[in-house]
Amino acid sequence: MSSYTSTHSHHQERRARDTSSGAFWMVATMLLGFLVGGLALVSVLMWLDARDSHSTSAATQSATPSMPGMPGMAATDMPGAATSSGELTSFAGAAPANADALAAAHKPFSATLPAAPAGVANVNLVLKDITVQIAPGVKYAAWAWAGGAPGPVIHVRQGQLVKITLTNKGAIPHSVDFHAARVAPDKAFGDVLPGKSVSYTFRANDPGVFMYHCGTKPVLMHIANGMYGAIVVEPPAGVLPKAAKNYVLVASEWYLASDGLGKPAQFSMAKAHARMPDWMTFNGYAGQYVKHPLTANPGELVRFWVVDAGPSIDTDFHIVGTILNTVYPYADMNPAHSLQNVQTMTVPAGGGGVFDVKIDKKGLYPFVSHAFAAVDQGQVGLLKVGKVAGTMSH
Ligand SMILES: [Cu+2]
Repeated sequence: MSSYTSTHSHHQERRARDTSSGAFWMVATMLLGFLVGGLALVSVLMWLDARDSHSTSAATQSATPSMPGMPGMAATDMPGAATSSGELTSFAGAAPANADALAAAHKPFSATLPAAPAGVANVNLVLKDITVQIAPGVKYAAWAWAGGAPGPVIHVRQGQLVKITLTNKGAIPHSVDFHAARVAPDKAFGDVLPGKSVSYTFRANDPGVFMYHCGTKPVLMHIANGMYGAIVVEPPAGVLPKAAKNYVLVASEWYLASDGLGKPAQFSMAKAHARMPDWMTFNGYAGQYVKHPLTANPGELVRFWVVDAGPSIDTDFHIVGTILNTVYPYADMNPAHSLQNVQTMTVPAGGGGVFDVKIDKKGLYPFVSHAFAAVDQGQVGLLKVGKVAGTMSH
């Protein structure tokens, strides 16, 4: 069904490298690193804000290093500086000088839950090798979907028949495993050769939000390269309180073999095995909902359908400044199993979680994985409640 074809687009921007005074900027970058490391989220947001408003300051310059290396990491994390003792090189935080403008120009992946189709839900998924942007100016050579990564958000009703058609336009075999399905995986989830299509059906009898992903070996690599997405199976009307807003977030990690500022980065199996991501994202792009916040009105019910695609790290979902009114743990949608008034809830890699929140006071409420390295690496967004003056949005 064409409505499931994502329009998510990625901009190819030329990298703009700062050619001046490496030593000074290295020191400034390290100083900023201590600041960010010490002050965590507030610093991250202030840092983003500072980049908005003080474009010529030293803080801005140091926040947009021309060399890779996460703020706070030692200078030995530069390319070629990995030691023979097996240390891996982090490219976290790498950004071109115009990162702020790129973040503003980025078209965010739509987090809004699309409407569920009537009748049989025909889902056409197209696998494609595609260069995606995973952070401002950071390119990644993905194995993903025609629209990038994550794949299209699918929405069906509990009990609905779902017909999956998978077309492989990639260079190697792939497959698709739907966690929402109870089917024999050796039949339904088998490899599809390049240029071929397969179809299978399942009845979505289990409500929740579920991961789908390529299950071809090595699965770690296929997932890490972008072959995942979310399907929402909504319970019948009346089971859940009606939400005014429904947002879908797919959390994931990215493991880079280079900084991606010039040539697109390739996957690093060593870093994936070490669980040492360079970037962590909601819906495939670091911090995209900081620049382009999700919105709600004061007092209305907002429902987050969250999948953690991993491949390997859990998401500890938290909204700064409020408490999750109702949690459907692990996306068990039985209201009798729900939890009330929870600060943070784990969404396991390969799992889901559904979170209802009502916020009365207008303001900017960051949503994060509160495993806080994830925030520094991009797993942060803003929920803008009401009309808020002086926001960080464009
Ligand atoms: Cu695959």
